[in-house]
Amino acid sequence: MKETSEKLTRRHFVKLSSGVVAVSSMAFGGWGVTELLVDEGPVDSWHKSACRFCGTGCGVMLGKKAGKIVRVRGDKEAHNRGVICVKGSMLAEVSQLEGRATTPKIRVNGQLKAASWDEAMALVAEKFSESIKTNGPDSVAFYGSGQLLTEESYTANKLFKAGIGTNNVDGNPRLCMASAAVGYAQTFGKDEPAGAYDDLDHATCFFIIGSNTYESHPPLWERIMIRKKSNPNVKIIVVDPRKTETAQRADMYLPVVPGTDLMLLNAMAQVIVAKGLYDPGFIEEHVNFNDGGNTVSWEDYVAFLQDYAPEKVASELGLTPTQIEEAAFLFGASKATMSLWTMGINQRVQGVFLNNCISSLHLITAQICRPGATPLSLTGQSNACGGVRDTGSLAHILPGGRLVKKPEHRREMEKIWGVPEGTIAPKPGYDAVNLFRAMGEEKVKACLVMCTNPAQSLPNASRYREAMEKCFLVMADIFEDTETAQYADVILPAAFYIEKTGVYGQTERRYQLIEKLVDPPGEARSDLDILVDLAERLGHGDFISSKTPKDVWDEWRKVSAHSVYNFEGITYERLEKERGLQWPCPTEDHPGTVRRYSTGDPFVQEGRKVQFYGKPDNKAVVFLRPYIPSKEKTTEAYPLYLTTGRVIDQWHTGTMTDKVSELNTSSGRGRFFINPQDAFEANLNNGDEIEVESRYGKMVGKVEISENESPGVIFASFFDPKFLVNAVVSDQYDPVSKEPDYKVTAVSIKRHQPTAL
Ligand SMILES: Nc1nc2c(c(=O)[nH]1)N[C@H]1C(S)=C(S)[C@@H](COP(=O)(O)OP(=O)(O)OC[C@H]3O[C@@H](n4cnc5c(=O)[nH]c(N)nc54)[C@H](O)[C@@H]3O)O[C@H]1N2
Ligand SMILES: Nc1nc2c(c(=O)[nH]1)N[C@H]1C(S)=C(S)[C@@H](COP(=O)(O)OP(=O)(O)OC[C@H]3O[C@@H](n4cnc5c(=O)[nH]c(N)nc54)[C@H](O)[C@@H]3O)O[C@H]1N2
Ligand code: SF4
Ligand SMILES: [Mo]
Repeated sequence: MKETSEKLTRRHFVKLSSGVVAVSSMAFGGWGVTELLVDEGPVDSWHKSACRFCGTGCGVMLGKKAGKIVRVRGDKEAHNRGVICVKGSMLAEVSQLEGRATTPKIRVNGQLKAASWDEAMALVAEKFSESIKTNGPDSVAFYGSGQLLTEESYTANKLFKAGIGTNNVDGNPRLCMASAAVGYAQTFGKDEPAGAYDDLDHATCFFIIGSNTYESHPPLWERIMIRKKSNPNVKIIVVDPRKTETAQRADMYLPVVPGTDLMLLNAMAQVIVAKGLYDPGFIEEHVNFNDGGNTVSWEDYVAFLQDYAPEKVASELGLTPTQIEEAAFLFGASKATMSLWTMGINQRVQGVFLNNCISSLHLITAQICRPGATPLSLTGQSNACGGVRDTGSLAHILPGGRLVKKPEHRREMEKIWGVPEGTIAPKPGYDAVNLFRAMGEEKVKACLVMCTNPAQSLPNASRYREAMEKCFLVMADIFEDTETAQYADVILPAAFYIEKTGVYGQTERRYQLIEKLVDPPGEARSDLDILVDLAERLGHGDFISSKTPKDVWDEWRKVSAHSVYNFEGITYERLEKERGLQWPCPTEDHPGTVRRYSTGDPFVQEGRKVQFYGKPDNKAVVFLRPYIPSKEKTTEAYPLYLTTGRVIDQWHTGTMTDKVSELNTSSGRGRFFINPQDAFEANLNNGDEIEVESRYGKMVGKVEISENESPGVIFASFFDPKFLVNAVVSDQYDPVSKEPDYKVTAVSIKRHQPTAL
């Protein structure tokens, strides 16, 4: 192994292969290839960490030399068993990128000018205090991120909700996980999944819907491939309007029309019921039925499903009745079915209903709470679960699965935080989209934006860019050349993740420790230090009494013990040694919990195999959820669907990945992917420019013709700031989760005629 690795360095390898090839070779070369990719000579020391990017939460080993991170390899002892993807393999380069923000800046007469921390923070505190005094606490806000450390989100949430007294705490997880969080909470009584990655090794049927696992969670895809290799009878079903890298490798590919797949889920349930593939004993013991208002009977559910019989809905779905029947049979009859989904489901106007319906399929078939049988929503960002969902750092929730609107939950948190009754406002704050709308209406006058780039990532971009101009916007970022920087009144230079300490929590309730390995550049500070400084300047210094990462974590551990999210036993000391721990984990000698709601979970009563203890009667809920067509259905004026998403080599708005030459070379620039038939009809060739128009705006971009797009659907990614696809993306959102629908926008296209000068 050593000899080969010296011949082929990681940089060479990634250069030789495109991002996709690098990962697919890893996928079939097994873990050796990742090892081969890394051995480039000695380092001073190796350190255990986790990748900062996605919710796969890969364990990595970081090699340090002369005060810098110079190497990275997958941690073989971690849950990802040494496998990492092409983005993770570039963490050393990312940690050394040029152009970091190194000093605070204040906008003076339209220009950003360098300032001291004291000047910048004094200005921020003055503007926030002034607004709170004149217009009340709801005139200020925090807009955070699933990439902040848990200690940071927890502190911001506590400061704003129980210090300042506003529930205006939201962030990019609203754009990402809100539908999953609400879906789980409605169905099981509490957020966060029952299952774990371990289930990937046991499933015999994978139902992958609205997830491009191959590109978005590559090591999990590799694990599915390994499972299939070990048992060729394992079946993979993929539901996606685009023939993605994931869909190309499926046993059964269902190319649904964008925005229609709630009908598919109901149709599968109808077949499962009609063919007797359900489990009456499990249903009797563990399931209630509900029509969205009241408990109803099994008979009501069966009657409701009749409208979704395959022959009634297949043509609108773009499928055949036989395909639906086959999918239902594979799902129901398999020994263990695991569903995986991400943004093709969550980012939808019916995102919550879709989440409900996926869980329902598992509940009626008893495909849950057994190894390999589980509905597992894959998380997007490294710390959306641990940092934001668990700590309750969204506008409608409080820590540990509590809800702002429930008086008893507010009282509990007020008691735990030691603040007078009534401190936490009874009204949920603004969710992401409405927060930016409120800026436009000058209801929110000052906002701290931390670790996210809304000017590029929000839908209907021009509307919210205009809104940001009306607000006193403070931005904490590691770079000062982001799109959001154009709208910032103050820029605070932030430390990158390995320049600070804290905990990440990924998809499967696993917490992992990130330790500070290098100093931040210039005067950059950790986001926690920035929040503590703000708290002190706003007069909440005594209340925000935990000021170091470890102190905050210890406080948060103790808070968690007052809920079924209990992880009091997960200390920094344990995390330093172990490869992450999964909660619930109530005591320091508890091993953590792989599968929730079943034997082994400390909250399940002795002798019970399954207990959905999130609900008072210990039963989960199957909801009767009707299909409501999106307002973005195509029309004569807007005859095509635009859908947006990810490519393997880039991370979101590209601030970290687009500066790495290997990654931007393999991704290319932002462009529209279009099916050959649509290209032919519009008389387009590769590289031609088109104007894409929706009800929200228009933009010009190049096209690439691709067999993988379905006729009638064009696709684009959003990493390229010069190709602002969000200028045309709809800002319709799910009425309950308030998560915007980035996946379905009706558009028209025409060849772009550049205007002569
Ligand atoms: N390489 C890379 N990986 C990432 C990220 C990244 O930026 N880059 N970001 C991370 C984050 S934060 C997230 S949220 C995840 C997202 O991970 P994914 O959800 O896997 O990624 P997307 O590409 O946004 O969307 C997934 C798929 O949904 C499909 N889709 C669109 N409309 C519909 C529909 O109506 N029905 C169905 N069934 N499918 C539809 C799209 O065609 C697309 O293939 O990825 C994480 N991992
Ligand atoms: N069209 C379209 N738009 C989408 C989506 C889609 O599918 N389609 N998906 C949505 C989803 S799921 C998501 S999650 C969002 C993501 O949207 P964003 O959160 O806006 O995108 P990122 O590029 O991840 O932004 C992270 C920012 O934090 C900075 N940063 C990195 N590390 C640190 C740190 O430690 N501290 C601080 N203070 N800053 C740091 C980075 O430089 C970057 O500017 O995009 C959403 N937008
Ligand atoms: S899969 Fe996600 S967590 Fe793992 S290395 Fe890639 S980006 Fe990092
Ligand atoms: Mo996301």
